[in-house]
Formats: sequence, structure tokens, C-alpha cells
Amino acid sequence: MGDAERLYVTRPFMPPIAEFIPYLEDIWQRKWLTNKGPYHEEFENALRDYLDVPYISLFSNGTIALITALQALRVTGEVITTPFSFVASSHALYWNGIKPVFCDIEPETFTLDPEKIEAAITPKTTALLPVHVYGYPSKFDEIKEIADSYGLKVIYDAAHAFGVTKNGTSILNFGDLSILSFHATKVFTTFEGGALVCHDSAMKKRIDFLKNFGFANEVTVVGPGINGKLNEIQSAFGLLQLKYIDHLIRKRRRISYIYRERLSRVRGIRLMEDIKGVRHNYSYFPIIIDEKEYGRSRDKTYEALKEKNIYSRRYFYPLISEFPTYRGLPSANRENLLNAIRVSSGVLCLPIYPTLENSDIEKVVQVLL
Ligand code: T4K
Repeated sequence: MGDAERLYVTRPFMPPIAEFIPYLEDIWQRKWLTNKGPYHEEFENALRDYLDVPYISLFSNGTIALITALQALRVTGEVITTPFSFVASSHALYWNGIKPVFCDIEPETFTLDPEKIEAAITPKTTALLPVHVYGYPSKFDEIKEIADSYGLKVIYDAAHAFGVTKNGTSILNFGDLSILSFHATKVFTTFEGGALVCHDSAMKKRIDFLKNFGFANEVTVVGPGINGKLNEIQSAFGLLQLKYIDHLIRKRRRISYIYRERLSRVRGIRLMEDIKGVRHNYSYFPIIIDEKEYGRSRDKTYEALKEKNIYSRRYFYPLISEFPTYRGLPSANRENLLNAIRVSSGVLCLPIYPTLENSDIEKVVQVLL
């Protein structure tokens, strides 16, 4: 079966190649490939304006941005996080020698449940790491109240939340820091890439030192930095993507609405709704299958789709807390994570990307009806 006939969970948007060539010619002629090149600077500024955030630093990927965020805030000890995410969320803690403490998710948006956070706090807790999973905003107000009461930092993993706003404000403006991912599978891509959003110039300066080995100038290294820089080709691609992004999100919204219309009356399939006041980015289209009501298990449905060359994904199954690195932790106890287990064992993410045709959507729907 040819690749063109397969439907994947996602496909990156590739702008016309002719539009990219002038950028390449520029880079070839300038011979400035990385380390704060002109396209890097232009992209960083353009992104800051588009996302409507005060400060942003580009990164080579979201994982390094998250590892750096923890370093920038000097987070240590234990961090409370969700097991219902991509494994990088907890791996970033592990790479900083920090112990993840898993806390359950709330049943509507599948984000960290603020009502369960306090019970997970210990004297070693220094921060919270909630995830805006599928681009759905975490419960900012409740999380802030807890963080303020206990003196905790808040880092939002906003890898899925490019362009999401709540009541007209970018959700990247909440918490101490937020990270983004521009991986090929994301709404907005630079092949690989990411960013770290912060709220003051001193922090931006520190982050920029850290992502460049800690160099403050040619002879001064202010800390144990890393190499987290985004190069000129990726930055140029980002500039080009930015021209299309609103159009791409509109296309995703249209696809989401078609799926919802076609699937909303199927017994045993639960869909996620838009939240009032939120501009969603429709980064994923998760459905939650209740095996008893639907009459077929999630995994059998996944296989049935695959037989028709439809490659859906079980994001996020297994839970992070079930992987060997983490399953021995006391907080990985399944009794502790009942909502996360329920969602993780029923979830299936259907294909959604701007070039998905109506006939493709119908092909998916027909397997599910
Ligand atoms: N936090 C959260 C909450 C995250 O979701 C992620 C990443 C991160 C942090 C870390 O950010 P980064 O360090 O990655 O910037 C993918 C991605 O690799 C990962 O970036 C993403 N989350 C995660 C949810 O999904 P896989 O292993 O499922 O991807 P893969 O290669 O199986 O691709 C899925 C489908 O996408 C393919 O079947 C076809 C399509 N695809 C993929 C690639 C790579 C393309 O059409 N073209 C491509 O180039 O992890």
C-alpha cells in the first residue's frame, strides 16, 4: 500500500517550496547558519508578536526547552505533574534529577486536577508541571492559588497549545514559564523546534544564556548551559509557516466540526467540546471509547482503522507512570490515577491536519459508525 493512500494521525503543512527557496538562497549567500542569525532574530520577534507574549526564546525542540525551564527556575526535589502526557514531560524532570510526583487529571479537559494537587505536596515539592493536553487550557486560577499558597513555581507544558487563547489572552501568559513544541507533528512546525515563554527581560536573558552553553559573552560562562539553539533554516521555515497559521487552524476547526457532527450521536464514543471563551487550535481530535456502550474495545477499533489504512494513535497510552522508569514511584500507584487510567485506556486520536479531505474524514467516520 503506497504511503499516499495511508491516513496518518497528522501530517505537517508544507508551504509551496518556491516560497522557501529565497530564504535558502539568502542563507547560502550569508553563510550565517546558527547562533542568533538574522532569521532567528526575525522569527523570534514575529512569534512574540503573533503569540502576544512579552518574551520568547526559540529552542531546538520542546524537550530541551523544558529541561532548560527547570534549570532557569532552579527547580529541585519533587515536581507535581500529570501522567497523561507525552513522556518528555516527565523525562525533562528526570534529566534534572527531579522526582516526578504523579497527580490525577480532571475528567472534562484531562488536565491536572487542582483538587488533587494539595494532597501530593511534600516539603520537597518546589514546582508544578501541568500540561495543556490537546491544547485544552489547564485550570490556571486554581493552580495559581495553590502555587502562591505553597510558594511553588509553575511551568506549563504548552507543547500542544500553539495559538490558544482564553478570553482573548494567550494561555502562554500564565504561570512562571511555558514551553512550546514545533515538532513535525504539531500545529505549527519548524521540522524540530520549540520555545520558552517568560514574563520579564532578566529571565529571558538567563534563558538565552542557558540555551547557549551558559555564555554571557565571549569569555563569561554564567552557568551549566546546554545547546538548545534553533538554526537559520528552521527559523526561516518558521517565518513562512507563520504566514499560513491562521488559515491552517481554521482548516483544522472545520475538520473537527465535521467529525463532531458525524460522531456526536454514536453511543459509547465521547467527544471533547469547545470551551466558551477559548480559541482552540484543534491540534488533536481525541475520542474516548467506552467499550461496553460502544460494543468494541479501543484497541479493536484502532486495529479496524488500521485495516483501512487509517493510522490513528493512542495518545497518551500507556500513561507515563506505567513506563519502567516511573512505575516504581509511590505516586504511580494506579489507585491514585483513576481518571487518567480511564481516559488513557479509552482514547484514540483521529487523523486531523489541514490537507485532510472530506472523503478522508468520511472514510474514518465509516469505520467508527
Ligand atoms: N510535551 C508534550 C506534551 C509533547 O506532546 C511533546 C512532544 C513534548 C513535550 C516534547 O516536544 P519535542 O521535544 O518533541 O519538541 C510525536 C512527537 O515526536 C512528539 O514531538 C510529540 N510530543 C508526540 C505527541 O508525538 P510520535 O513518536 O508519536 O511521532 P511519530 O513519528 O510516530 O509521528 C506520528 C505521525 O505523524 C506519523 O505516523 C506520520 C506523521 N508524521 C510524523 C513525522 C515525524 C509526518 O507526517 N511527518 C513527520 O516528519 O511522537
